Amino acid sequence: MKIEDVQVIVSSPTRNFVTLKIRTSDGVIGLGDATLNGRELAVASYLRDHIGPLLIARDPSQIEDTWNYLYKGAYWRRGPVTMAAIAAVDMALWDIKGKVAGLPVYQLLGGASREGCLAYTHATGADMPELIDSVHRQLELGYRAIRAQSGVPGLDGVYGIGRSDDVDYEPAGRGARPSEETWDTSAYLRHIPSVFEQLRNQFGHELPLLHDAHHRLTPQQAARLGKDLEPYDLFWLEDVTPAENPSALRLVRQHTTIPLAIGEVFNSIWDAELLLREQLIDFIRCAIVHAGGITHVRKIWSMAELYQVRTGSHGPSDVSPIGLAAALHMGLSAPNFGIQEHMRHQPLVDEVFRHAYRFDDGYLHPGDEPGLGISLDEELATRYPYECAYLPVAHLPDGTVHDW
Ligand code: GCO
Ligand code: MG
Repeated sequence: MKIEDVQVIVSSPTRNFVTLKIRTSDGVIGLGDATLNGRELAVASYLRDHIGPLLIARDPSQIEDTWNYLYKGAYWRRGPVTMAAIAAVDMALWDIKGKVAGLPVYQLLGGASREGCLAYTHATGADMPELIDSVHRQLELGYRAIRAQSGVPGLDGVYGIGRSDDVDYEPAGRGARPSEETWDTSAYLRHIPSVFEQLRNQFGHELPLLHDAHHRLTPQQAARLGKDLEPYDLFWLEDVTPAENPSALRLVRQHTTIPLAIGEVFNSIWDAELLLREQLIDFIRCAIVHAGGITHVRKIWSMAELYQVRTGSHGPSDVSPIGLAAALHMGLSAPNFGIQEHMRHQPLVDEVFRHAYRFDDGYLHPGDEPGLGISLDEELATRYPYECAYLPVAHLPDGTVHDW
């Protein structure tokens, strides 16, 4: 069997997705997610112009070899564009392997280690009453773990806070330029502990609560936030400092016992290596789509397992159902699975990407269809062409561009 055709489909059923479709000489189709929020077309071109032609006539069963061919062969390694493109190829090849074997991918990865993957979803509110309502709604939907994000007094809008409904906070809008948000770290640090105090008073101490700081703090500020949140027993505090400086977490770790999670912008095991080896984090959050696919993330997770670090895959709505399915097959089988982020897709997205995975009573299961369990309605997808959309840019009140 050989790879006969490689197609890149860029579509925007409510938001942009880049999808790779590989067809073999036996007519088996493999799908991969290559979506890089706000930089979608760069990955599409990498796949179309540089990777697609190299895949023709290769043996689709040689997943590891193809991964190395694309990674080492290019000379220019790593980076989100390269690694999302390689990830898409990798997912599609695992999908094909599962279909050929007649097995769901989790069976190829060693079989189920649990009955389902515990999921957390987002609750957001501009103020406390809104946030409390939002938590209630998510609990009614069946979630057993909640990431809580809140508006900050004095700031107009904060990234991650829903406008009309709490699944759809981002992108802030489509357009040729990103929107701008004003950020004030002192106001945030003063406010957030009281948010979790009120959530604990309202929902008790057993509900796992998570919070995302979106890389906006210095190590000193992160240490202070961690200490201030300790009484509220968070499941994790996410992305406290900018992700490209792993040693920043040494200082944070020295000062707080709050569990730390990081990794949604990582694209290689080398981004995680020091954090794992020095046990500076408790959860590794790489997205399968942004970190080289199943083949590479499996290595990151195996290294994490050695250091008692559990997984917490990135799963917002900009990860397509294909990327989420890949995370669920890995999550169901990995010994050190921790939790899976689940930000539901809009119904139209679920129509374009029909999926075998299901959410039931707080847990996600990848389903038992052969491969990843996703089929693409290409005709429907092409009715929604790409639209330019960016993540917002954060700046301080004086206009200085800020980390996020
Ligand atoms: C999360 C994330 C997302 C990202 C988004 C960027 O934890 O879900 O931080 O909201 O910001 O995926 O594209
Ligand atoms: Mg995050």
